[in-house]
Amino acid sequence: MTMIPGAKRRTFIQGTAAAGALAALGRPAFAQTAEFTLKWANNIPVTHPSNIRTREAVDAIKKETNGKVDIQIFPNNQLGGDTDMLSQVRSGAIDIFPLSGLILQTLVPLAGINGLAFAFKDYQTVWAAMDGELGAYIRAAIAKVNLHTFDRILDNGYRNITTSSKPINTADDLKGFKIRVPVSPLWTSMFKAFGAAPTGINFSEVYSSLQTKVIEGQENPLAIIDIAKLYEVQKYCSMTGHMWDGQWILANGRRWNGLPKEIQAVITKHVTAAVMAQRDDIRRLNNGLEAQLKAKGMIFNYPEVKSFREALSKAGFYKEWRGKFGDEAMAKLEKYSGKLL
Ligand code: X2X
Repeated sequence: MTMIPGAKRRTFIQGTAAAGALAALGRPAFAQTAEFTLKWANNIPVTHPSNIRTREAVDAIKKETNGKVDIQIFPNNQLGGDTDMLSQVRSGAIDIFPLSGLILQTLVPLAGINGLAFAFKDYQTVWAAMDGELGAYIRAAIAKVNLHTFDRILDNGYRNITTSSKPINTADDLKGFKIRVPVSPLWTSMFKAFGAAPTGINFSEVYSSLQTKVIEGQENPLAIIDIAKLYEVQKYCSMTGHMWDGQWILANGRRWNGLPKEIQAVITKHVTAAVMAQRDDIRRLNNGLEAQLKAKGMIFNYPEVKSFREALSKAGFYKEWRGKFGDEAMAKLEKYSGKLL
């Protein structure tokens, strides 16, 4: 260790100890205080790749802006359920908020379009659509309600049905079934078309609703089923893969537009890198999750898609939503999905 000439030894030691303590907390010590403090809130547990990668992005943004931008993360519904957080990001009480396009549908009807059942046959198609023309079309619709959307959408995943009572093998097994769906017109409509009895409930209340048996089942990607510990209150997992769902990272429009261009560029760069890493994390997790959930006691089954698709077609589900989304939007989707009947 070299002494700084002329430095008072006492001050020097104190300074070093303080820097060491900050480093131990994993926070770089910055001389500058933050000029822009932003609140980032979400509905996801801290251990989910979305939050792990968001934390990395936030640290990298702070570092690159020399401490000027301090983004605080409020995970796991700390600031309210999704419906509430959506109001908050609109009013500016929250600055950044990732949300499923299907829940955003209550405000931007078109944003639910990627959730049309069985639209995307695989991830390659999902990313071609969402990073391509379909995604751009959706983001343009979101911009009209004065929310900024980052170009790349987070992966939530293909959704599967879990229950406490029985495996779901065909659409018939869903007849009258009390299932939670997120608060979204498309989701409710889809499960009604299956013949189920869906209730719109925010994710913040899903675990307790399953535990108290207010509902018998729910549907989510395996990563959520595992990380939110839904296997503790659910027994069966039926791999329906009935839709792909992702979270658009939304920012309050006024707040975003008020940030200097160079700050926007730094934030965008690191948020985009975080999303790409998150997608990769989910892809790797997906390989092992089924085995892990089985080890935790869940029983898996692998239904044929046919009866589910037929139930939807028979109930007029695709026809109804084609009418609601309109021909132009459906053409953007079907460019990737093929014709949905
Ligand atoms: O609410 C859900 O089920 C979740 C966590 O998957 C979403 O964010 C849509």
